[in-house]
Amino acid sequence: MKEQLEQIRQKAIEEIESAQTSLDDIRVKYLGKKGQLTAILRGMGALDADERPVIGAIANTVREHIENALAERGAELKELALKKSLELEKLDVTYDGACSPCGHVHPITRTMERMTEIFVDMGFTVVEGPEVETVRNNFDDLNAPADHPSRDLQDTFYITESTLLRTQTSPVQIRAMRETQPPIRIISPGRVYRSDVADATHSPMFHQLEGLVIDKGITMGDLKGILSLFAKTMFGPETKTRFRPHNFPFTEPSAEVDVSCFVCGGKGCRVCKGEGWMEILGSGMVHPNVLRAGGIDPDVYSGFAFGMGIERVAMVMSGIDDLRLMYENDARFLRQF
Ligand code: 2U9
Repeated sequence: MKEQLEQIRQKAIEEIESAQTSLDDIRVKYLGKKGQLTAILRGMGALDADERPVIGAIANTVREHIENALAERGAELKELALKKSLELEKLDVTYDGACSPCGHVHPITRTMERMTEIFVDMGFTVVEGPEVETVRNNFDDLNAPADHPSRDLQDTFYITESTLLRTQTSPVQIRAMRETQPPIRIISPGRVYRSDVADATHSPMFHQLEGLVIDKGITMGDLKGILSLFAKTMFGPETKTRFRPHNFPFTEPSAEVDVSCFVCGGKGCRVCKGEGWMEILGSGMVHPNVLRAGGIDPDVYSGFAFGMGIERVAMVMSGIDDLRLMYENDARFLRQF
């Protein structure tokens, strides 16, 4: 039995020392309930009484040896595994990250968002509407006379005799007037269409932002206050505004609005073409006929409206002199904004 125990000890130590992964199987094989050493201990009952303590002591020493060897090799294997995973998962924190190219919003969108934000901060609500409109919403209800040049087939994209691609975003505001009673304080940004040949200052599609305020007692003073504040917020606090008389069918009186050049401060430079001023928008007091068309009584309410081309504002702000650049999607151009 002694030899048997010595054999078990040697084999177990050998197996433990050469183990590469888990030691569980070896532990079970020798020390488990049905293990080889356990079997020997069980069989001790058959031994002579004087032999029993001797064999028992040897068996305990063998068990101790095996347990020690298992613990030692276990620690070694754990260390090895850690070393291996550290090796495999080595992280170089100075290595350049994998960076996918990141785009940004188009200058037209950015300008439209900034303009919108300024009016929203002043209490305006954004309204949107269809780009295919009725002739009534686009022309008739905006007081455009039957022979107004903008109605011409050459200037407007007609879908049918009574529908067209809107030439301005005003129809959105006509719809709002019909749906709500004053006070109304809205802006309508969006795409508009005109049958123009593309050149440095014209495009068959462009973007506008129009605004409309209607309430009791609204005057030209409100118009000037709101538009001056817009100009100062958009172009800088030193910006001055200049209102020049004009004529639109939908407003009376009407005014075109210039802002002092934010590059030279009004002295005259390349951006303002030596003028010191830049024309950026049109405005006026809403014509009584337009109020009536929108279901609003002009004897009770008055209002003002304004409109501006978003591309024009983006161009003066960024010193771009050809509108077509905005639509070519040339990354070399767009990357500059
Ligand atoms: C309603 C009544 C009146 C909107 C207005 C302008 C003046 C204007 C131009 C600016 C440059 C168009 O993009 S542009 O070519 N717009 O000058 N627009 S007042 O007037 C309205 C709108 C809605 C119900």
